[in-house]
Amino acid sequence: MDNKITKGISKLLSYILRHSPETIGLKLDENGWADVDELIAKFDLYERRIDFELLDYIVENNDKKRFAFNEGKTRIRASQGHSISIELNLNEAEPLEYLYHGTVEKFLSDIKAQGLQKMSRQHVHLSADRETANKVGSRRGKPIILTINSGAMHRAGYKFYLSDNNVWLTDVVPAEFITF
Ligand code: HQG
Repeated sequence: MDNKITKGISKLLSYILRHSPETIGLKLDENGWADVDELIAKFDLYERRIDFELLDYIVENNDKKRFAFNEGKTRIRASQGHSISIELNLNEAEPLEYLYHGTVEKFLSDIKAQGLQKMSRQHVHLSADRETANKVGSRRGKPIILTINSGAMHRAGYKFYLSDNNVWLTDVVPAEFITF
C-alpha cells in the first residue's frame, strides 16, 4: 500500500474524527463513533476516495494505532486526542510511578506557573517512556522532557486513564508533581 496515500488519509481521518467531523458533513455519536459506510460515502463526496479495505489497513497499520473499530467493524473512532467534546468512556488505571511529557522551552514558564493543562484537547497527554515523549516534543522544536511524578499524583487522588492505544491521560498535572 502506498505510504504517502495512507499517511495523507490518516492525517485527514485524525482531523475529522478528533477535531472537525463537520468538515465532511459527518456526525459522530456521543462516544465519538462514526458509521463506517457513512464515513466512506462522505469521503467520496469530498473527492478523497477510500474503501473499506483501505480503512481497515489504516486502522491496523497506523503507527500509533490512533483509530479503532467496534467489534463488527461497522463503526470507527479515534482512541484519543480529541478537541471536540465526546465521552470516550476511558478506563481508569493506576499509572506507573513516573510518566513523561514532551514539550518545548517556550512553554516552560507557563507550565511552571500553571502546571500542565489540557490546552485545546480533552486531556493532558503523557507517555510511559521518554522516547515517545521525545517524539511528541519534537513536533514543536527542540524537545524538553518533563518527568511526571504520577505515582504520587495518583496517591494524592488524581485520576489517570489509559486510552485504547496506550496513551496516558489525565485532567491536569499540577507543577509540584513535575520534575523540570
Ligand atoms: C503545552 C500527538 C503553556 C504542552 C502527540 C504541549 C501526543 C502548555 C502543548 C498528542 C501548558 C499542547 C498530544 C501550559 C501544556 N502553558 N503550554 N500550562 N500545559 N502545554 O498537541 O501533549 O500524533 O495539545 O506541553 O504525539 O503535545 O496527534 O498536546 O506542547 O500524544 O496522535 O501545550 O498529540 O499525537 O499541545 O500532544 P497538544 P501534546 P498524534
